[in-house]
Amino acid sequence: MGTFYVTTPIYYPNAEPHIGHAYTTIMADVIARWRRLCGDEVFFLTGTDEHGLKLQKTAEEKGLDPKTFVDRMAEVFKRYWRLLNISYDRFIRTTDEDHVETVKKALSKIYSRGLIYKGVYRGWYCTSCEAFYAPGEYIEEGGKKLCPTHRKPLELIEEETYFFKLSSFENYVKEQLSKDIVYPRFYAKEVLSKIERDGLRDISITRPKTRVYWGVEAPWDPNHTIYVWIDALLNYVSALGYDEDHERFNRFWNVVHHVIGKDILWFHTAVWFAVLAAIDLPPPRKVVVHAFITLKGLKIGKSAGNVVSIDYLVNRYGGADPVRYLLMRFSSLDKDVEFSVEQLDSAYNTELADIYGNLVRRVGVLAQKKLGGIVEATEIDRELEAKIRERVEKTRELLNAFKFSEALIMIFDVFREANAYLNKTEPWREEAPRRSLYNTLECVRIGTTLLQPFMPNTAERVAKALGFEIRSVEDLRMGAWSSYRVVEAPILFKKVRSGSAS
Ligand code: ME8
Repeated sequence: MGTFYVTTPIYYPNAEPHIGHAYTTIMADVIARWRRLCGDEVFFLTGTDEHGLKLQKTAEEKGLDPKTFVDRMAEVFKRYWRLLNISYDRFIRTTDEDHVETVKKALSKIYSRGLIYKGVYRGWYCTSCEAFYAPGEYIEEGGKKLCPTHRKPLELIEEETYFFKLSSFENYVKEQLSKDIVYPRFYAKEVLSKIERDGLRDISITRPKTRVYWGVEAPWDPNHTIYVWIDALLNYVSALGYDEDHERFNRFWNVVHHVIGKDILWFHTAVWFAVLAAIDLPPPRKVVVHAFITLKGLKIGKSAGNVVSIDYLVNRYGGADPVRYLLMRFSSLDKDVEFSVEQLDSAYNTELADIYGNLVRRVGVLAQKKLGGIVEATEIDRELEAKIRERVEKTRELLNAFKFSEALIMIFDVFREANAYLNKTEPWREEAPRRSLYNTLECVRIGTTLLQPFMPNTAERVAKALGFEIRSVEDLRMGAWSSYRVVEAPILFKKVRSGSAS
């Protein structure tokens, strides 16, 4: 048994989470549940990034003080993660006391090492990104400088600030980027070529309190607050008890997997690797990067105003599980995916309802009708077993390689095989078709076990209805379950009528 640590980005709670946040969070949840099924001790972290100018401004616009506002919004995020059945172990908030302490401790250490110095920063800022953009990075249009992500005008900021000597970590960061940390690999190459082109410049890591008061106070200068990105990144170490419980810290830090969108790749590599090195910590084990969900080619997001809501999807498909399935079914690490209700409807109807739903219903009805619901172990069909074994092996490899869409296709191949086996053995023609039904139920159990990280409620429901348990990956072989007690033949999915998004 190993340990496993998986994180999502901590999201800005300036608005409620949308499909983009759900996408990353479900992906991390699938990883967490899969590792638990493999027997690992898992720590799964998510949370909210509550400081900084964006939150300060949003709260002010609403006439609330920032703390009251983020308290409300953190609850909204938790409510959505409950709705989507996210099995996090801790929901961290950057306003949590232990996190604030960690930020102060870590920055004091960096400061005492002479890696922070005072200066003046002049640059173009995007509040939506909470980031500066250098010439060559922003877009110039009609005499205006626009954010490359949000296409909103940038603000010129010139002020006294403290810099972190990121430049002194250039060789170190490059070395780490050439290792097997960033996945898929080509994202590391993107960061490397940016460093080759521009060098690694020192970054401004504080803001004058007069402008951004909503942040952690710099331990060496009460007139400054810590830049929100430095504050935020440290959540991943404060959640483990930085500088407190060393044994637990090391056990999990060595296996940390950050799941992120490609928009925050720079911060999670160049900046994060250097900050970690500055406090004597090794880089993360893996940074798993995914591409965007787009609508008409534009990244879905609050700033672009093209949000698809989580409620819409959950209502349309009648619960969290189909939404989890569909988002992962069309997930992609390397290429953006265009959101399409037609595509989701079609996968819901033809895969969930027709293949899986029908299989469960058919085998359930037959087991009850022909065998009174009791199906004991009997001879295994060797040909079927070989096919299933191959698919199980492939699915395990795909899940370990974070290839969720391919894994789901492979799992559904198990169900396709089971349907084909039923058609071939025609149990409805027999008096007591024990062999056919036992073999089919074994396929259903194995496929359902593999599907459990994606569709935990459905998997539990099927297990209860057909009378088996989902225990661990050890059981992913035919013959592992000895006796089924079928109590129900559920109809799992009601088909949706195709129509356009509203
Ligand atoms: O960046 N497609 O928070 P954030 C795919 N607080 N993923 C999407 C998406 C889309 N259209 N829209 C959002 C922040 N995401 C910082 C993070 S971590 C130390 C600090 C997901 O609320 C994706 O994971 O802007 C992206 O990286 C993240 O939400 C950005 O969330």
